[in-house]
Amino acid sequence: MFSKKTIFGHLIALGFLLGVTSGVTRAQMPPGEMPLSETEQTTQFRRIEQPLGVKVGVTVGGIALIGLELWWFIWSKTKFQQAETNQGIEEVTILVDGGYEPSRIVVNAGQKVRLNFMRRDPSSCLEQVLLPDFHIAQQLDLNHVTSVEFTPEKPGQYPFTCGMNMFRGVVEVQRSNLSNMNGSSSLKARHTTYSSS
Ligand SMILES: [Cu+2]
Repeated sequence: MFSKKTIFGHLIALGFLLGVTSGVTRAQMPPGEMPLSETEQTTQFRRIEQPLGVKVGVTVGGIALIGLELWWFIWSKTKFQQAETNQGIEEVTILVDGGYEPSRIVVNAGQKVRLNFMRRDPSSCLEQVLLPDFHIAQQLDLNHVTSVEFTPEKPGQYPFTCGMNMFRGVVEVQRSNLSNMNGSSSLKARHTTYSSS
């Protein structure tokens, strides 16, 4: 119980909501500290009845949002997938539905990468995917697979985002154990769109 309060305290320390702070303070007041005399209790009750209900609501809502946010960050960081090499191309299918899944793609440097974006999310937020490091801005058709190809030459972290930079993923390029540096002259990107149905 006490550790939960401590965790909430830490969350609030993030400075997320000022309103949450006062709400938590009141919500955490132990019942034993409430005045026992009936008259006092009535006055006390009358004074805080309305704000308490509202603040508890706000608090619960705020904490739920913070929890969701933390969960989302942790969850999105642990979802990763090593690309499978298929005829010299490292290929991964990414589901676009309320974000990218997987959102972390591991590939080898110097090999052609093909990302197959399967867009299930109708929101316009996810209609475009950007890979700024490879000069790619690709429109994604709903319920279609849109492939994006590029060849990362150097190890590193290359983000991909939606058009508004709200949803993110990353292509993690590892140093290749194969010395496959043929045709390393450019970061050419080619876009192909085809229907999955
Ligand atoms: Cu967006």
